[in-house]
Amino acid sequence: MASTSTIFSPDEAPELLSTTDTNNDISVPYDNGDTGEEDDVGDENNPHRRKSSSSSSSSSPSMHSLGGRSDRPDLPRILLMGPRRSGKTSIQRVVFGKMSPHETLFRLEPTQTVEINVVEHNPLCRFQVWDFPGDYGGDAPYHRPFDPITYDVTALPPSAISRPPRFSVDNIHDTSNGIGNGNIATLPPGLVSDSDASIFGNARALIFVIDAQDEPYDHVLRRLTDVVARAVRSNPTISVEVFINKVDGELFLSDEPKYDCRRDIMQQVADELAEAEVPDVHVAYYLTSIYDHSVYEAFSKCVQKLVPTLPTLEELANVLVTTCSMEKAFLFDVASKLYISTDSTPVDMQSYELCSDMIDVVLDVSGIYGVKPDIEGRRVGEMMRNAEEEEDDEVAAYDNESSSVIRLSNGMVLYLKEVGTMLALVCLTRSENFKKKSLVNYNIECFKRALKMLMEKTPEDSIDSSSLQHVSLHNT
Ligand SMILES: Nc1nc2c(ncn2[C@@H]2O[C@H](COP(=O)(O)OP(=O)(O)O)[C@@H](O)[C@H]2O)c(=O)[nH]1
Ligand SMILES: [Mg+2]
Repeated sequence: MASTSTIFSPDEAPELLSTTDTNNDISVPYDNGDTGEEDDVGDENNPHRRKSSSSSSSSSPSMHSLGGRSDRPDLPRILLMGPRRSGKTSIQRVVFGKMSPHETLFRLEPTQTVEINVVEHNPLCRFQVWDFPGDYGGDAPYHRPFDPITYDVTALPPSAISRPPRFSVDNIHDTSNGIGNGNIATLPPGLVSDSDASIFGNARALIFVIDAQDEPYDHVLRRLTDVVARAVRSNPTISVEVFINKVDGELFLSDEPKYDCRRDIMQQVADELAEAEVPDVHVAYYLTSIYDHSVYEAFSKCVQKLVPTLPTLEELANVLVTTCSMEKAFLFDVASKLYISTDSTPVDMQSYELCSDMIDVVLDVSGIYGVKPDIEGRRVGEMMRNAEEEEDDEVAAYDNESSSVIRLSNGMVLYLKEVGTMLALVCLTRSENFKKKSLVNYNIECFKRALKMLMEKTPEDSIDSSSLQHVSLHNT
């Protein structure tokens, strides 16, 4: 088959074994043999590395500070809704703002207005998260779709408030359906307000966060049903995700109470949606906690739904995993540690945690030893200490030569390699399948080229595997 690139199986292309792997294997600038890690953070004297560090910086992930409130109509919109103190703001600060989970206990003020957080790390991880105040659509005196008196309209982007609500309190009928204090009014079924249309109409996903430790759930689930109904009526293609958050602490020491909690919530929501005659809607449920990786895993799955090329990415990962006899391969957004895609074998939390933790190790070690000292001899990582600049540190610590191998005591190997701006491929493989590292590197290079082609396509372009014809991936 005519091809410019081929993925070889490490065991089946012995002619490549003698190839010195100078392009892909980066020299290790320090010896960390004691820990069993080889962090290929690059040659400090390598001018290319210096150049790429600064160029990465210039295209640095631009996460606007929370509350930046700048709508970006070009970015898919994810809505974070749910009752007060269910953990919406914590989730987004922990996942995208690098806040430690414990800090959320004392550093977060109640969200007063809609806060927009733009996440634009690379072509595969770009979206905006709208963090709503807990009141939205529920606890307010009138359960109106959008109440400019209750909510600070100046905080909303013009696109969200361009059309005033068509329904006044008069033409919202009070169902007195027992939610809260009994005077909560909802729209007649089937009607969509202009403001609902502007909030939900342009959104790609609705994440409704529930506090699992705040029983009983009846009130919250009725509100969830109502918000979902309005969202789906305004936008039938919106993805609906429910984060059952705070599944940690004494109440959820084992898995069983978590699964019971999820089952009860799913059942009740399904019943209520059926009762409300909501058109067919698929609701995905996730058990999350900001104190472990579950919230990253859940958010990853939501973000994956925004990636139009996901099936092709998965196929590429499948080919790589098969040809290199790997156990698992994740494509990570380095800045958020969300995984954008993986091969089609099931994800187990332990593998995900290992691979995700590896990113931290690489960034930490590379931040200290891998960044070129400035002219005064201080390391860049030591110079910049405020929150925003820490993000720059991260970008400087990760470039196109970033690579690392960690050998685990159980005979497995974790292998991380840069495959795009702030994108890492993290593979889990058996050590016996990692003997021909140069060949694995060659195959990952093919993966990287295919990925680059995919990312260069505009979202409107239809992507199918035939569009990758000239990067023919075949098993020899
Ligand atoms: N135990 C536990 N507490 C959480 C979790 N997520 C958030 N919290 C706490 O819940 C409180 C309210 O969080 P916040 O993000 O302000 O809620 P919001 O009103 O929905 O934005 C804070 O004290 C957080 O520390 C979680 O996963 N587990
Ligand atoms: Mg909040």
